[in-house]
Amino acid sequence: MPKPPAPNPASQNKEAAAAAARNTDSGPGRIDPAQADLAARRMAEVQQTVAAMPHNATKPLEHGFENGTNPPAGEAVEPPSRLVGASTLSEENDSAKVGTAALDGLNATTESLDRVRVDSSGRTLTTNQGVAVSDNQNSLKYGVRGPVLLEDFVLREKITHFDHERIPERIVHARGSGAHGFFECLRPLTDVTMAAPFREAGKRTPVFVRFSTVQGERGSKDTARDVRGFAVKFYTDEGNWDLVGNNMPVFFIQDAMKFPDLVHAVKPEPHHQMPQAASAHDTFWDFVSLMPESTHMLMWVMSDRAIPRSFATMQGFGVHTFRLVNEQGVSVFCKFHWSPAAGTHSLVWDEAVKISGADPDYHRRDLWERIEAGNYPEYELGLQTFTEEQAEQFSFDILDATKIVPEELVPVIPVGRMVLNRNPDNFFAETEQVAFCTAQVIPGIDFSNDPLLAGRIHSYVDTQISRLGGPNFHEIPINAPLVQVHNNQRDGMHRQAIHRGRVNYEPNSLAGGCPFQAGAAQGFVSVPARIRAEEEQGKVRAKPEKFADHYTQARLFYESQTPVEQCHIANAFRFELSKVTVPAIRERMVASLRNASEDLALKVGQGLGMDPLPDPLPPALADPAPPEVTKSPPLSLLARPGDGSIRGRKVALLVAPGVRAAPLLQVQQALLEQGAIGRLVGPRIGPMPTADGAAVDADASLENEPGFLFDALVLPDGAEAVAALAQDGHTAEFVRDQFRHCKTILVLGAARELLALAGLPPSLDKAQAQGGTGLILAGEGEEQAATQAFLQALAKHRHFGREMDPPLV
Ligand code: HDE
Repeated sequence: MPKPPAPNPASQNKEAAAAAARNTDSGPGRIDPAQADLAARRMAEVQQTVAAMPHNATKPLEHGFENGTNPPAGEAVEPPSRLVGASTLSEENDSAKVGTAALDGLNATTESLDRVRVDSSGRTLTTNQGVAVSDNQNSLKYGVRGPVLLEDFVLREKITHFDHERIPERIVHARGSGAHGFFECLRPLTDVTMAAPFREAGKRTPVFVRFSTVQGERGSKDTARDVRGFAVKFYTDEGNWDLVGNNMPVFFIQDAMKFPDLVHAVKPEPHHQMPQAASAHDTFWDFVSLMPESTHMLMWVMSDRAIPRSFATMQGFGVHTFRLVNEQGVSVFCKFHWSPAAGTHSLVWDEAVKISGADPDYHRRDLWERIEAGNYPEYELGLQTFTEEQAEQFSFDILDATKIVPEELVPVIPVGRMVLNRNPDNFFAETEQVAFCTAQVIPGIDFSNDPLLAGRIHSYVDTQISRLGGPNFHEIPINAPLVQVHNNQRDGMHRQAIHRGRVNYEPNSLAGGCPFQAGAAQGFVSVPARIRAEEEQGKVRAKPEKFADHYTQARLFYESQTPVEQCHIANAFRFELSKVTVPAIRERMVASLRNASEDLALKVGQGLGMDPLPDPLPPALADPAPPEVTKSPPLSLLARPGDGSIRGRKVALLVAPGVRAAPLLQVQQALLEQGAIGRLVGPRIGPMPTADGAAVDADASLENEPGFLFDALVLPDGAEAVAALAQDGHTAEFVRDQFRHCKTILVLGAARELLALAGLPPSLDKAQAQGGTGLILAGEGEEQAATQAFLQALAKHRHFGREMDPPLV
């Protein structure tokens, strides 16, 4: 910053200058710079600073298209001393509370979260005013049996605070779980983007991630059939960037105008507020069957993607087409993909339904436990980048959020990884108060003209204002960026920053022009290019023609699934539509599905007793452009087995008095060594005698941890234990659920008879000999080899070869 020129000496006497400088409502005509008096000196230096900006030098550059794409940095001069920017001459009078003055150019509210962490070890209770509380058990009364006194400020403060503990929940994505971590760049991407996280190999950017369900309320179950939110806040060294995505790459609607309708339709019906966290009801299917652009998304939501096994085993997508912009201002289109290192794994529907009763926190618990155990969830970030010219050749419109760009057309290139390695200290302060906003982008990232995205850019900031109680939600510690924040926004509810000085506007000369506009060199500049900006068309409420192709990519998705996945999709449609009370809605939906896949429509229609099928719905576009690909194998969940590890999996090892503990404990040890958790589940918790003298202590019971909560099962040897387990009706359910959900089961010695008890088909022994069923039987002495086979089978996650519809057991 240039320094202001020294002013001309003036003739005013020192006493007059000192007197004038003590006024706040007028000043002298001329000012003597050589003043010993502090107030007079400040007045002189302010004059000197202001005079250094005789006019607004950058004003002419505010005009014209060229200037608009390359804004200059604002004009700023360095004042002769700190006095010029002070709010008050008394700022040097310090105390334990006020400290002294703000440091030069510092906004202290953006320091790391340490500045707001609280630990109460060794401390006494206090009120919110810091007054020590002598008694936290009793209200203040007049005599022990007398009335409670209104003057009990300790009680009243405590109750008043409690009364206001809740804030409005998110209108969508209310149920969520979060974690801290980092994003690490694989290699510099400076050729395509100047975005800070992608500048150099190995560079780490802190992140906070919140996963969520969409439909349910804050306390709803985790395993609902639903889209999962996958929102990432990057605290970059050029400001916060929020990539607010989902675990599915497409969306139900094409224009933000329809979002409130969609959400009203899917949320519990307004007259009786049912069902909770479920799309299986009339209003949802009424709406989507009238909105055929939702068909592609319906395929995803009816697939197993909508019931993930864990947040650590699902993909994430930015959904919209974004732009990446390099230093030269050249931009390309971009789609963001997160892929879990652990592979994509999902639940099966029967399992998801049962889990929602036994453990509504299933995903939240899984995320928390993985991080506590050091099994940090990890995701690879991949980019699909393509030019405007390429995009124009595609058979679909890249501004349409109901379309993907098939990987065969544009490959996904890995550019970094994200690791979630720290749980929040406090759910409310972090996970609940975090405010994601699609509008939060940094230089190097920009928007496309996707009309859905445009609505989101408005919506997120707007919703935080009521949810978090005003316009200062950016100052809540979890939302504050790590970089400095300086602007002239002031006041509002819950303001944290205490601004020094009297300047809260720009341009100014009283603060030497600060804070000044950054200009194109440092600041965010929007990409001027607008795809197919057919200006001559003027204002219009309409969609581009290709948006009318509602079925081609729905078909692509269905055709790209394995037979098992196709079957699950058909079953999910059957289940959901069977919950619809109005037959005409069911028929309309099946009529729509016929345009995507006759095979699917037939399976669903038959499952709903429709014979014959209704006529196909008339499509909005009679003759859609032929697609580039008709099958895209990466769209199958099974195409991404991940690193093949079993980290984070949970295995039940059943125990009962008289169990042969040694082989069981060896399995438990082998699981632990590979990062999986083996839990001893007994008819009751607590220690129990064993057949071989080894000590076992069940930490879960058949009652409190039912079978469907585990990824695999080990049935123990020991005649007495097997007899005890056979006596408990939970055992058969445990085994049956494990079998029905196609999980790996290791059966040691005498436990074989528990299979028959559970009603498993006797032919299984034979099938097991052929391999591939995930049912491993081990006689005495075979345990070690069987354990290895068990670990390998567990890595496969599930053994769909034994799945039957309807289930045999
Ligand atoms: Fe959201 N969405 N959304 N959304 N969304 C919200 O913001 C909205 C859409 C997504 O963990 C709200 O803070 C509109 C697509 C996630 O805190 C709200 C439209 C995608 C989260 C909102 C969409 C998403 C939200 C509610 C259509 C995938 C949770 C509370 C134009 C790319 C973030 C809040 C978190 C949350 C509006 C469509 C993802 C109301 C208007 C498409 C992951 O602002």
